[in-house]
Amino acid sequence: MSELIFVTSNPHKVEEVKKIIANQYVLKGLKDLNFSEEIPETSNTIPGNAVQKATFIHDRFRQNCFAEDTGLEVDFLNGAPGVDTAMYAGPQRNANENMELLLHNLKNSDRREAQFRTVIALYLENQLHCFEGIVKGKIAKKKTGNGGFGYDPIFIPNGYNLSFAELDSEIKNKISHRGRAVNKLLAFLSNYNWTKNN
Ligand code: ITT
Repeated sequence: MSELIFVTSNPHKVEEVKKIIANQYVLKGLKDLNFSEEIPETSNTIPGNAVQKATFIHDRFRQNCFAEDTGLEVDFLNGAPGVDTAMYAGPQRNANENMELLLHNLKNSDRREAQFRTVIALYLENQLHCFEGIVKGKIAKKKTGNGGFGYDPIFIPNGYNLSFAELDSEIKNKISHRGRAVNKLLAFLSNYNWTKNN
């Protein structure tokens, strides 16, 4: 198999995953399927939403595909925003408003441990497989950096003093939640015993 369909409407995710998979697969998106509808994300868990997105497209197109769902889990907030990460400050999904609300809710606490969690759900030859990637770190007291996307300006991964938005994208992709989950997906695919000639 040389093609993979990535079920996402987030161009930043596509850009990162393309860099991580390098030349191993051709990454196709929803546009390549001429699909522009909104996919429901109504599960109350991160794996549940990843499975829901992959299942939706698999049911519709009967093609191998994968989707991912990502959440930021903050200890002081008992794991919030978690599954609500994208719409933490409201349905407008505004990254700045999400970060401001998170900083506000942390109330300057010194307990700032957090983790990003990505779950990839892959449909391959009608079977579902899931892969998880986690990066641990802390929430900064203020935003720094212009790279990355989403909550990157306030997330400092363990072992670094810079936010994901300040770190080189190669470093982010190597240690990130998404990088780890995608590398598990790639390892699985490279060991997969194909039954069809795709
Ligand atoms: P799809 O569901 O179409 O893939 P989405 O942007 O809606 O795209 P999610 O439902 O997984 O994605 O929501 C993820 C939220 O987490 C969203 O607010 C992102 O900005 C944020 N996020 C995801 N990955 C991130 C990363 O690597 N760095 C910072 N924030 C991230």
